[in-house]
Amino acid sequence: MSNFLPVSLIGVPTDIGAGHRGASMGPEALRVAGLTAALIDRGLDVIDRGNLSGPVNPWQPPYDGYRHLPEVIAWNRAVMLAVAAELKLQRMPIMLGGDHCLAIGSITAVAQHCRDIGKRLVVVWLDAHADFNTSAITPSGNIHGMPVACLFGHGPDALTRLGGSTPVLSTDQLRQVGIRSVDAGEKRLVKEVGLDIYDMRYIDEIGVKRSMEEVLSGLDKNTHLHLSFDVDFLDPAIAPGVGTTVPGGPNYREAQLVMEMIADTGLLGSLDIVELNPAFDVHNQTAALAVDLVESLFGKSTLMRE
Ligand code: HAR
Ligand code: MN
Ligand code: MN
Ligand code: MN
Repeated sequence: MSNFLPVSLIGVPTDIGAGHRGASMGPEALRVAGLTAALIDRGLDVIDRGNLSGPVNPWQPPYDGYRHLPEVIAWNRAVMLAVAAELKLQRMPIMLGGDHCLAIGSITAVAQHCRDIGKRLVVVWLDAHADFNTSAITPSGNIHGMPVACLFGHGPDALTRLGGSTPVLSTDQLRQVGIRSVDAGEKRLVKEVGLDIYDMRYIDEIGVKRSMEEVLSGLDKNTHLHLSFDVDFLDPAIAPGVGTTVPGGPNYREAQLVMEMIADTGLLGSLDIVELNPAFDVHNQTAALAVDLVESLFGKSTLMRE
């Protein structure tokens, strides 16, 4: 058997925070691609909790700088409660997204859990985007472009204080990897806050291995590592099934190495898989790739080191 905690899959079929419909089909696409069997093959104890429910997508334009704010709040409450329940059972929650707004709820619950048991939370955020917009600077009003800002206390009270206290995260607790699309106002805010960003230029210059060594430095046995994996992190050539593709992302081998190095820490405690959008995918290939990468994240080595 593996050293990992038993895992609980939590489907979060929402596209409420996105600018395209379809990420709500992500959880089922991951199941169809064989996620449960792949994890069982890794020796894990897996329970699929099915899907959370929440408001339907009313598909309205933004209001006051936010699109669908009440619905985003409702979904995130459900996510926070579900994640808290799994952590209490000493299980590893894996969110099957769903758009990236769900990370507000998942990470709020994980942070609360870490405070309760005296662990240090570190979040690794794989994404093409910084997701640090606010209602004042967002070009779209789409809240999937805002979860990191919310977790840092910039956003509407209902989201920044979803779990009561704010901010949920500080700069030493977040490392963003693969970033290559940051809006103008967002860029200013990210610099002001001092986010630890390993953007694609940095990765191109020093390579995945050294970048990930830096990303994963300073962790110890008392660290709970949360991975928020936005599938648009990957290069669109291998991962077309997302609503917001950005060229110039990691290729297959680079992405595998990222996952393998995270696996090697042995500290993974919770995971979001988000932004998979089957409406943009080709024969479910992006879902299959996500499952393949999750296998590496749980210790399946492409170099047969197991
Ligand atoms: N930065 C853009 C916006 O805020 C696009 C955000 C897209 N976000 C995601 N998640 N797909 O990373 O509108
Ligand atoms: Mn994202
Ligand atoms: Mn993204
Ligand atoms: Mn650094």
